[in-house]
Amino acid sequence: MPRIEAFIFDLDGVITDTAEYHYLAWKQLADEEGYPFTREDNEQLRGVSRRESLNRLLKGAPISEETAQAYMERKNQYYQRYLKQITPANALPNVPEFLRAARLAGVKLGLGSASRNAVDVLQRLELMTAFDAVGDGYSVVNPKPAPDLFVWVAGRLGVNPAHAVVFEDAEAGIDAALGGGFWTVGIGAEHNVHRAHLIAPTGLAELDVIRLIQHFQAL
Ligand code: B16
Ligand code: MG
Repeated sequence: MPRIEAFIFDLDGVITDTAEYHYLAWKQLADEEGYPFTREDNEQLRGVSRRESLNRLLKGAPISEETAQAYMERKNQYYQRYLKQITPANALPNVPEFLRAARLAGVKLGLGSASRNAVDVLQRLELMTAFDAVGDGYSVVNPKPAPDLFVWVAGRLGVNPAHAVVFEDAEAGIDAALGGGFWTVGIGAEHNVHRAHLIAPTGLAELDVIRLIQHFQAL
């Protein structure tokens, strides 16, 4: 019977929804440089690193390393302009309440996001102090689907992955968590998270902390 000691949350798609801002920023770059890029294409970028996002946008079109760096820098400038709009109201439904209830239940709280803008986003949501450990796009070398980021966060929390639940909306993130030996809750569209132990299509709004802990502890 696993004892659940920690919850580790992905950011984009679980705590808040920045996918639209990522889309608008990549779209601006793609339009300026003449690459076709649709909202559907953007779905393929969910939860993967900035570098891998650019690779997927380019669909094999060859560019120099210098140009790749310049593209990523420019996309990030466009993205950061959108981030200025974020306020606590941009947290997804029930997020602050769920985090508070988990803390009251004695569960340690971590964040594991591929984003290098995660701290800025958390500060704008006024949720930085809700987490005991924050791992972001600077914390480890190997991005999701490697388990490294979630393992890094679990280490910071002092918790064994077998005693922690990861909440993720992306296939790469669920695979990362499973690879690290974590319990997993898949948030959102089932085709992205079908390998998760439990699926919550509408996110943290449909989950109750105590019932969730009991669910995993009964496995
Ligand atoms: P940045 P998550 C991910 O956040 C996004 O889902 C993904 O679309 C983005 O490419 C990645 O962060 C890197 O973001 O360019 O800000 O470093 O879902 O892992 O919280
Ligand atoms: Mg995500």
